[in-house]
Amino acid sequence: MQQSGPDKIRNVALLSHSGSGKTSLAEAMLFDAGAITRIGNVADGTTASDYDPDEIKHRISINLTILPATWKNTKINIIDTPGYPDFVGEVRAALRISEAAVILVCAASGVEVGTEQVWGYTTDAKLPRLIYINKMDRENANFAGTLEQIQSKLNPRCLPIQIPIGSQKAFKGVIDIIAKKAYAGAPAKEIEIPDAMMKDVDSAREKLIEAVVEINDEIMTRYLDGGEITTEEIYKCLSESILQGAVVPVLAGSGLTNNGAVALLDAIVDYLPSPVTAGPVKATNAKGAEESVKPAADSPLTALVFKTTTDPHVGKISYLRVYSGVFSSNSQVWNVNKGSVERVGQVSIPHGKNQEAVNQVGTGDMGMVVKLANTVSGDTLGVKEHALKLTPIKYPAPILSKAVFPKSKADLDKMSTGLARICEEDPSLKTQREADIGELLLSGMGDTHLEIGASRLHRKFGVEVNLEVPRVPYKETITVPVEAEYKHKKQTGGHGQYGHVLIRMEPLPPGSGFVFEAKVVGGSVPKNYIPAVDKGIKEARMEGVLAGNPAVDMKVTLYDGSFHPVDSSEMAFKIASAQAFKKGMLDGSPVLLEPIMHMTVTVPDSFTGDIIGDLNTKRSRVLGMNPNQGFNVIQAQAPQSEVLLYAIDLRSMTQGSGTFTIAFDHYEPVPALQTQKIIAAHKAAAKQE
Ligand SMILES: Nc1nc2c(ncn2[C@@H]2O[C@H](COP(=O)(O)OP(=O)(O)OP(=O)(O)O)[C@@H](O)[C@H]2O)c(=O)[nH]1
Ligand SMILES: [Mg+2]
Repeated sequence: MQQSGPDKIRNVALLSHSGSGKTSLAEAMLFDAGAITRIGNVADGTTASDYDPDEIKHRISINLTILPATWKNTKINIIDTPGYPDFVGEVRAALRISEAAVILVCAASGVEVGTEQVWGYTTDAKLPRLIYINKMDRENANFAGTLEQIQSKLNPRCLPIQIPIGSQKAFKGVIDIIAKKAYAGAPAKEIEIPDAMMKDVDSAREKLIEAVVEINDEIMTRYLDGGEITTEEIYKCLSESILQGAVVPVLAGSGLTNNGAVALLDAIVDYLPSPVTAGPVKATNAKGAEESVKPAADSPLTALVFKTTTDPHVGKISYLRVYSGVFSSNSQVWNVNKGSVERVGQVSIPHGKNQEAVNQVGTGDMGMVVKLANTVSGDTLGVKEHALKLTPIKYPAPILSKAVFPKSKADLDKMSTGLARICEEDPSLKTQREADIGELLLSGMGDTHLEIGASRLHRKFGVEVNLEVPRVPYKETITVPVEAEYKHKKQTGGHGQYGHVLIRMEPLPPGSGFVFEAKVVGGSVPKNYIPAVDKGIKEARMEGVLAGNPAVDMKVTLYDGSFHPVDSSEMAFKIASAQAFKKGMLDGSPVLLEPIMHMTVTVPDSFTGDIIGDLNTKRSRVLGMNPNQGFNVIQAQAPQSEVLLYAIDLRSMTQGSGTFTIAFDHYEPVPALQTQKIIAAHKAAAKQE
């Protein structure tokens, strides 16, 4: 493929609700542009974009994929993204490296939850965009109805620049209402505009002109005065309106039957910005000051690594977007985030799962390289002398955690390295050891996300695991101050055992942790045994007395005891201290403590009642509600045990339209009823072991 200057590149993310046809449409565009010679399909797992074994198995996109096509002497990097909400991390990465977006809406399903979400993302990112009403060939396809939903739910200034000829089985092609030309079939051929549609074409054209001239005072005044507006002027106003987000053009077609893809390729080249049009991006220099990075080939290299994958055969692959300068084969670059040199071997241009070896990747383009030593997703590669850090990709915080259990001993050995690697590949996955309960957690955006993570762990790193609902890290504490005494004394032939301690135990405020202090006077417990006392208490504390949980928020003071010059030993003092501690715990009116999470739940107004009702069944406290543009933002606190699977519950209660964030807040005593259940469950489990 010929290398293109940054003014001849379009980096365009395909976004939509899941299953609106992004991958199929990308396939049609690639075919029309001659980048592939056969149109594959999702059902057979033969598309250029969905090549990962998990994508083929589940027939959904999971990863973002770079799919270059050359059209009208311009390189279009089509960036296919997953629509399934669990993989929103990939969407975030795609948005970060694109100058524009094409949002697909299914002509039969209309505006869906995911459509509104991606609309929101592109609004926030201020990306110029086109809307493509796809699946015009499908049963129940309805262009007018879908357009109406787009205008009422997204923005009234989404206006057609094409209208379809026929729909469903009778869908034939599209009419370009500006040029007043009709096209049908695949490959598209110009046909006569059907007479019956002339009126519709004229009225849609008038509406479009009326909206786009607003961007230019002179042209608008002339238009309002009834003056002539040339087709060139319409194009000019439309382009500017799109770049400024004042108008979002709507196109139509069918990716599956490859009808309308050519017009979309045209529109991408004609209306969406190149890296040059989009202008410089922001970066931070070594002093922490902001600088702008111009998309110029003769500037020093600045590139963002936006994705990392591991291939069992070739090793680590880093994908990057060049913002300035060139990324050359067999060079040395500076990893600005790590402050270290990276040796670069052969550089390539990604084409879906394939790659094309090149001498260099130019400004504005996408590249890939294998075996970078220290680089991870989000790092900036540049030059040491003028190190600029690009804004990293904002990944969503995980909302669902599962405990990971190895299937065999061999799996156990490789598990933590494997987990670290899949988290490096997908930064919206996180792993963390829950020390108190000895579980390794994998956290992500939903059940499917975690399952796919586990499948990747197996396929790429040979580690087989089971995912289970994690245990809640309960804790225990006392509620009243107590004193406890224990004398460990045994006379068994020869050497006896003797250790004797008196301890004071006092509750501390929540969050204080555990404190041990030795305050013995007159050597009643000799100094050299105090570490053993400390150890005995700390070991006993990890077990608690109610349900095997660590005791916290208390202070234990060793204040007295006695010893025997021959029979005392570290072991004897350790045993005595542990026993004294257990006695003290039982006497100190112990309670279980449970983690309370803070949640911010955002749901459409219509779901507020159901969500609050459900939160009430989960022993939670609603702290506040803030209406915000048709949504309600609910602040609540809930015990972790009740919301371990909230990501799954919320999605099913709101058909995917609700989102939330969750974070640990504090510990609180468990109510009596739940305490009994937890203790009973603990006893039953202990019996089984
Ligand atoms: N009738 C019809 N079906 C289509 C069209 N485009 C896609 N499909 C079907 O819709 C399903 C989903 O298509 P994909 O191309 O995988 O959709 P996607 O948006 O990439 O899906 P995700 O990546 O999972 O979000 C597949 O069964 C396609 O065959 C279309 O234009 N017309
Ligand atoms: Mg897809």
